[in-house]
Amino acid sequence: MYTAQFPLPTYPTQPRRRFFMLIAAFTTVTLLLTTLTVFRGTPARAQTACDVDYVLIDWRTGFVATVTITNNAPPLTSWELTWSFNGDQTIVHSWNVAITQDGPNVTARNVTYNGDISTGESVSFGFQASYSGVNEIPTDFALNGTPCNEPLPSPSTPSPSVTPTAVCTAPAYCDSFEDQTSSIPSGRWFMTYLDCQGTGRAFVDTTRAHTGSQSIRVHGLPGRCNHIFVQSTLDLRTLGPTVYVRLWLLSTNPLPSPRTTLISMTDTSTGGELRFGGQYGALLWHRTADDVTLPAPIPGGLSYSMPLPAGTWNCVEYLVDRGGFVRTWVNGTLIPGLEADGVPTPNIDATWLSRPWTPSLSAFRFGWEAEAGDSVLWFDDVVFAPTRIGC
Ligand SMILES: [Ca+2]
Repeated sequence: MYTAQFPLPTYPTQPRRRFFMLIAAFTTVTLLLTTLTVFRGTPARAQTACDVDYVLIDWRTGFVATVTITNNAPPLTSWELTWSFNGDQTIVHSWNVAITQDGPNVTARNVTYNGDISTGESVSFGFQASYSGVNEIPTDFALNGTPCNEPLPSPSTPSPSVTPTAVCTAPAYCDSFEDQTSSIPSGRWFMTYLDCQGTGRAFVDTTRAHTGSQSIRVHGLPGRCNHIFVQSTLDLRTLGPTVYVRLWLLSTNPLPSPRTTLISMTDTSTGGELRFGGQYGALLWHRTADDVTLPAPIPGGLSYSMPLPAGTWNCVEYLVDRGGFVRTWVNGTLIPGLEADGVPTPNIDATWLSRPWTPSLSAFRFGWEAEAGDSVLWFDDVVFAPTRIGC
């Protein structure tokens, strides 16, 4: 890769065309224009998984960036581009993208209409930012966790795809419960009953497992105080501003119609919990501090979610970041009703986004709480990580 600052008369053809398009769009900026900077993957080089073009109009205290992602890998149905700034660059406005920024670290995610990038295809988005000092070009672009503008390893070297070993290096954490030695969860897990304690129970199970020979079995009973949760000793805040969670879950019964909780996380920003479970037979998120759900618990919202398939292992994966962005996959499929992307969508995240929320998740628990209905559930292969894990 390289960065270059070209004098205006010597632009290559394509950047010049881009330049004039940008000039037309930002005529007021033109008067202050000092530098147009083009960043792109090194041409005529080894195959890359993805390339990022980063085209700037910079007026010393601010800039507009047009970012173009080219996907050279298998087709994507959703994407997340991350990078870090060198200084105090602060994004103030963006388009064709959902951006969250935590200090120098930026995460840009697709919006509803540009999540698909076929192999060899490109997607562009833009943003405006302010800064002081030096505006260096980011060098650590990564698309869905894979570095861009870098040659892929030769076939003889290991694949860069995410493996449990790679994911589980600190601060990430993985547990398949194979090292549980007692009949009840112990070590890095403990049972908790929140406000009251009834007859719900959890056990280390040696009869069913997603991988290996052990999992955690939860006996979920009706009645709020019969809830049971198994809590990790890990504080999710150690992962950083973005928390990804992946677990495998098998429920004997479909989720009952009353509100049910399968995952509970303490949200230190509100003093309440962020809960994942179901209502009216569909999966949904519940923020207890203001008692709001994602999607709205009405047919027009729940139709964008899905039931939890019963009697089979399901891969549940989600991310929550400090910008309040929530995204959820079930068995590898992004569920639109379980996504808060910063752009209010009626019946999905409009109410959820109606008040500022900067979640700071600490404790993580899985288990069962339901006002009515019951099930026996198995949980296995839990992963917490700062980047996407996959199933
Ligand atoms: Ca296991």
